[in-house]
Amino acid sequence: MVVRVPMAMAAAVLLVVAAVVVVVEVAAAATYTVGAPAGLWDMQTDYADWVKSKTFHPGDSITFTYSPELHDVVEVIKAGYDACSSANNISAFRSGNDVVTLTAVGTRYFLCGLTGHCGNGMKIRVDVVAAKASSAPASSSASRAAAAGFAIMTTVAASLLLLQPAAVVVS
Ligand SMILES: [Cu+2]
Repeated sequence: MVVRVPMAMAAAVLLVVAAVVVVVEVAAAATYTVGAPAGLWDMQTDYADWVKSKTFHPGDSITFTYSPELHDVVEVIKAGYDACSSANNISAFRSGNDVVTLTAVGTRYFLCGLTGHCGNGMKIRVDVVAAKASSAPASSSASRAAAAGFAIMTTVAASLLLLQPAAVVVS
């Protein structure tokens, strides 16, 4: 008796790989909890240090998590950020779990409006940059992920084909 890899199984494996590729592409829009994992929206976190390890793209979002009795979030322009002033603010949030979508390329400024908190470092500058590098428009992270997924799919298909001649013979 000859045992072969059923075509249905091969098709199922390809479908799973294709689904993984789709998930990777959707995951390109990231959500960041401000200050996490070491901190949150508080008076201890060094936000200049926190943003250093991240690259924000349009479509990403940031979440400010804090106790509303202790802090708030005010979006300001650069002058307000530099002076720690929430006068003439763009918007204000105080739910304790405020999600801000970074819709476009540019710099966003946020601070805590409670007296003295911004002066103690509770302010953050977020630079939002284009997802595609201007020098290499074809190599966005999404297209790289798709290319990697295609490579995996091709490898899986090839190994399934190789399994066919090596079908196990059971007496
Ligand atoms: Cu505060």
